[in-house]
Amino acid sequence: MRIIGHLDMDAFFAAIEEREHPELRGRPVVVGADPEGGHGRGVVSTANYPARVFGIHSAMPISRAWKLAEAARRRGQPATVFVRVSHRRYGEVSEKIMAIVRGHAPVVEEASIDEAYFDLSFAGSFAGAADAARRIKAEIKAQEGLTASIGIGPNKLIAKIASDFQKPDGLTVVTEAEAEDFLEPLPVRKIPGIGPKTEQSLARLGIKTVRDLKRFTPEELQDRFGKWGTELYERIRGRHESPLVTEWEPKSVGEQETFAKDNLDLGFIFDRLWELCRGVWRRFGAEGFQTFRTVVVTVRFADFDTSTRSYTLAQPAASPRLLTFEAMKLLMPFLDRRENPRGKLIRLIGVRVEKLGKE
Ligand code: TTP
Ligand code: MG
Repeated sequence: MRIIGHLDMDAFFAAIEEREHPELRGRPVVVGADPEGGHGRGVVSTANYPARVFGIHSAMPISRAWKLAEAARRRGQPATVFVRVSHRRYGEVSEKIMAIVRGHAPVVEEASIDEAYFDLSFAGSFAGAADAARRIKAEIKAQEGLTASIGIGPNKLIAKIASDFQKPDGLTVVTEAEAEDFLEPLPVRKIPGIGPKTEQSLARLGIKTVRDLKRFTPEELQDRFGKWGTELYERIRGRHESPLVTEWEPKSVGEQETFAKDNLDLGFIFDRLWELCRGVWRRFGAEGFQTFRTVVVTVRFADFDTSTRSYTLAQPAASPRLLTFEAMKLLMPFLDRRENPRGKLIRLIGVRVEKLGKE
């Protein structure tokens, strides 16, 4: 019998900040870009649960989060604390969480910074798997002072949906026999692969829940969605065979920055590029890499027009100077007529290295 677990940390970045800054505890917390009194230009990385009550969520413009927080404060709700993102620290905590999971399950897929799938088939039963999940949660709580939600199911699909079912600090077990009934009442959006666009187009047909969607035959779904329709037909019946992917290696290391003000000031932009390269170099080293071959630069103009240019070296390189030099060469044309004939202002730049090596 196959039994898969999926762990997802609760309000991960915000929970780490609360843990490390006791004065934040119990208050609404938003982790993300500098709100600059409502004029900040980045986005929310995450919000803790009290801040989510105000409608604040990941990927929302930080300026909008600020407005929602202000509106709540004026209604007499507690003031929201805005905290900058510390990727490096979250990465370190993530590694400790993954190590705890590895201590309880032989096969683990690190799916994101705060998510992992793990094979619990060895437990022999769903009850045994639930015990293992309780031990993982308890150890994370004891060692890291953080809460996680875990879902257990007959495959990755069910496990993932189950981990989201009772957040925060949840444990949801769905056996193979229960899987179809578990899915039926859920909104279609809960099925991984159904995004906001598909959700909308289905809503126009009066399809809201998985149960509604099951009215379609495989042929009808295929006509509507192509090959994905066939896969979808299986998924909404709880069937999903994907194996755990354990050989995960980051394919790239990159950073980007949205400027406080759109500009075309060469001195400033080179200065920021230099800082980004330093940050990339630090993380690249921290993740155990020694060499890169490809440098990628991204430029987003004030009108959101975005371009990416890359250069691949003949040989693997191991020098931060070379990284900065190649990144500058890639960026240069965007600062003059070659790639920017109308002199548009720049909103964001990013630097990334790829084709990474460990020797
Ligand atoms: P999630 O697991 O999606 O969110 P979460 O852990 O904050 O909250 P939940 O309790 O609902 O699981 O993402 C994990 C972390 O990844 C999150 O803490 C911050 C980061 N993140 C971003 O930076 N941008 C994003 O758009 C999302 C979705 C997450
Ligand atoms: Mg999470």
